[in-house]
Amino acid sequence: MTDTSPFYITTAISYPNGRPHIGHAYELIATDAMARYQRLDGREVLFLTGTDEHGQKMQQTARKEGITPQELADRNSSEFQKMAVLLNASNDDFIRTTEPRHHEAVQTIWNRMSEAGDLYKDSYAGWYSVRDEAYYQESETELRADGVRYGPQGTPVEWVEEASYFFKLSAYEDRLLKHYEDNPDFIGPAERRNEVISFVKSGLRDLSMSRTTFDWGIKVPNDPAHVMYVWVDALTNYITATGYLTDPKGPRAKFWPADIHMIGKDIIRFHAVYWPAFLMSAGLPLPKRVFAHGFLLNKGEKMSKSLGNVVDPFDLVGHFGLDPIRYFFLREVSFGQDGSYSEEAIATRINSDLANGIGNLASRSLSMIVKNCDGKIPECGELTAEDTAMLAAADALLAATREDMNALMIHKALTAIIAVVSEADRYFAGQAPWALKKTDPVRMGTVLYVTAEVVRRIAILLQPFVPESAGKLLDLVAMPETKRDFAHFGEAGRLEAGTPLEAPKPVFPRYVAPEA
Ligand code: ME8
Repeated sequence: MTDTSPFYITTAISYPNGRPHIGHAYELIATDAMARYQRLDGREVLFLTGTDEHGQKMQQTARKEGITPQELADRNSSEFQKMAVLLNASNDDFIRTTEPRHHEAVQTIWNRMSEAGDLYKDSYAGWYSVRDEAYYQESETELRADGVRYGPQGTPVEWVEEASYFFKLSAYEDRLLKHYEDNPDFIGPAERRNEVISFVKSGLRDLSMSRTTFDWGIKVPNDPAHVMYVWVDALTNYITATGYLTDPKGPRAKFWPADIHMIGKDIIRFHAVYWPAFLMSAGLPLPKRVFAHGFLLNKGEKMSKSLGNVVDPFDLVGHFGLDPIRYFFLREVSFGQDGSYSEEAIATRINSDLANGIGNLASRSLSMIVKNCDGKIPECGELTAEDTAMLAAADALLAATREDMNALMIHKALTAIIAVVSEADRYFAGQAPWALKKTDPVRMGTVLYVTAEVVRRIAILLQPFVPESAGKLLDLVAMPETKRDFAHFGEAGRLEAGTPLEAPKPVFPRYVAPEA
């Protein structure tokens, strides 16, 4: 049975204190593949991304650059928006936390937490990492030989003392643990779930929810000396975009709670501890799942905006092309684990799977049809056991990839698809349609038909991952735009004999490294 219920998926919203890097691109590509998959599978999808524009990090960077935080946010948010276009992301909205719609939602959720009796005024004294925008216990920090104290993510912390509102996070320990236990899929992958559970079990302290030593943030209702801690504001973006709080009868309210928050592993605590506690306090439904992908490492080395060894996604896409890059990251990295990339690894992967794999299979089989079958899709004659097995292998891909995607095993879905490409290569070589041309042209037609039909099914399933190239493959087999969703994956979309085909143009050219 196909599921047609609404599906809401989000990326983290990025800090626009610098230009987007490849880690941001990776998260957006993976989330886009998930969103496109569900859309093609019949769900009504809301896919949200955006920028997280308040906080001390933004204010400090702006000061260094001699501009206002708003100017910094405007400049870099537009780079993130350009990156979404560059990556062919199918996001339905792009939220900026400086927008009025967001201020309204954040103040609403604050008031609800306050009405629940979970906010109180006191003063904070402790360690803070501006780079992580995170408070840490002293036991989580270490003083290194350079005389600087570092937090658990390896970023410097500073001592902060100021008047602050607090959230009674300590009161939510048992409820959070019960929620993790009752909803085993709430946090993924398993390593992250274990990490969160042991963090909560080790005891939660009340959370400082506002700052008074700077002003770049959303003001606390009725207490304008305080701006909200940037994470209170940032996490609420997910609900802002649905209108659930501010426009409950609106068209998007049905998307809350979110199906999946896709984030990186460094921000799991905010999403799997603070966020559900805020929502419980405000009496709001919790997201169904928080899934943390790993980090991308540049030839094995950590990279980040703040460290300055960033790879520009615009350069990488300019060099290899968009779909090869999308494919590489989605296939190469076990989703949920860290992944390393290098030019050599990208070249090897895209040549073997795309150029020599599906690209070659499509061009060999379809050009034979154009040359030997009057430029029309041939009749499918009687099927042999090999034909039936080949079609069945392609057919099984829909259920298999659906299961993998639901489990966020994006790389496994692609592995399964490419395995069928290899099987089709073997089938094609084994049936040798070129040899049948003189001896048994009817049988040749059947082999070509079966191969083209397998190409069509593979192309349909490749759309979430390499949308433009998969679209070109579907053009090659003359599939109308209206028959490209998963409802047309099987018999309903089957190739029709007699449909004219054009000579295939190459869809996945081989990558050849430029001369040094
Ligand atoms: O954390 N590889 O913003 P951000 C993979 N504003 N993913 C990476 C990465 C890398 N090398 N570096 C960063 C924030 N990311 C907050 C989020 S959400 C309510 C607020 C991921 O710009 C990172 O894990 O530092 C996060 O999911 C996203 O990029 C934005 O990071």
